[in-house]
Amino acid sequence: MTTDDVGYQVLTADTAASYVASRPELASLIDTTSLARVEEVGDGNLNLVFILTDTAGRGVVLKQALPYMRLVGPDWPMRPDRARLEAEITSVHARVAPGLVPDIYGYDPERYLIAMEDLSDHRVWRGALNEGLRHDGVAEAMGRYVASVAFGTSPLGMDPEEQKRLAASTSNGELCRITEDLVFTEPYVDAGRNGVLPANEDDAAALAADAEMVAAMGLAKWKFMTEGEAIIHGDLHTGSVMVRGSDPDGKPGAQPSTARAIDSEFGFCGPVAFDLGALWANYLIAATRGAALGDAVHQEWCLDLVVNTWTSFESEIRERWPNRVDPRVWHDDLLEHLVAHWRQDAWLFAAAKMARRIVGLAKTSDIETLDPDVRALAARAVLSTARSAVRERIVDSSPTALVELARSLQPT
Ligand code: SR1
Ligand code: MG
Repeated sequence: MTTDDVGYQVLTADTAASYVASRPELASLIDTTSLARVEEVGDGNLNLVFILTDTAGRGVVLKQALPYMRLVGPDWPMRPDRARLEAEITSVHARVAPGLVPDIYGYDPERYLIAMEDLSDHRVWRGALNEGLRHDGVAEAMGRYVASVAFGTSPLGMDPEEQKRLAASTSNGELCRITEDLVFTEPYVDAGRNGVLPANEDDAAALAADAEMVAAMGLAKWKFMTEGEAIIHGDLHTGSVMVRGSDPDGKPGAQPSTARAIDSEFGFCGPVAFDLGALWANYLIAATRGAALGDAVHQEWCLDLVVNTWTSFESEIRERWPNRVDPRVWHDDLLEHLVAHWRQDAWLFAAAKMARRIVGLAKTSDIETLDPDVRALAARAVLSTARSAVRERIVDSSPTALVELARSLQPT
């Protein structure tokens, strides 16, 4: 793919440095005449990502949107303007949740390109989890992040007119539609993009035939499409979290880790519980991998993340509550209502996210890199957890109940 094909300059590892040197707002960030590394490292589904570091150790990341889905190719066109949304949402999140997202250095609307903080001293959390590594404190940091965004970008914490302007400027129908289709519909109505191991075909068929599950996913989709509460991240799986431990191995005994939420291009004014559910689903998938590998200690550590994120989310919301915009009518009973509503809906969204990662397009390396015999058992366990969760959330929506449910269905 060349610049001519798409109508704007598409960077390569050969042109990234001269691009930085040509941009006054970026040129002072690194010494482009003395570079140690220029590499395209994008491993996500959508974009190009370049890391440039100089010999003094300073770095910058360039993230460029392609006019199509990288995972699929030009057959799935997409508007590259999504990069503007990511730059804007990340900047807003940086204001309300400082230290929990990368710094944005600039946005180039002609090339659909974001320049941002180099996080090469961090790694993608999913990869660390897959290796059985522990980064204590990350789940709590993500709970604080979701709560800070929930409060700080909703009418709870913003002037109502300003909040509506922000909701409008971050409106993102194209990417929302991907989630609406891939997460809520296609696992149940195959559009030709689903796929499972032969050993899981009956499990996928049973999922699609589960009327209660399908009805719950219909409700979840409706909520996703209509509950505009805050400018959420929109794709907060463990591959969207970068982690760094002061012990590089992240082994027990390490100092508290640091964490950043990246890749908020799917963000929009949506339901707060969607981000919580995404985290929970991916923690449970990581726990299932641990169980499939016979690593009960790691399995239990991953299961605990569900409670850790929730506890931190809830306490951050409660801490911010006294600062709500309209305490005249938003009394403490509303706080209790919101907390209960977010907790129960997080179950629903977690179920949706678990099922889509097993049956639909864009699976997770946690499960996909297992040997096929244990992979089938792990996939079945994740689907069983999703199907049970939509039922159990009505009975007991505490996060500990979700952990107990998931533990009871782990592969053995
Ligand atoms: C084809 S895009 C697939 C997925 O990648 C992103 O990470 C989102 O989760 C999206 O659903
Ligand atoms: Mg992503």
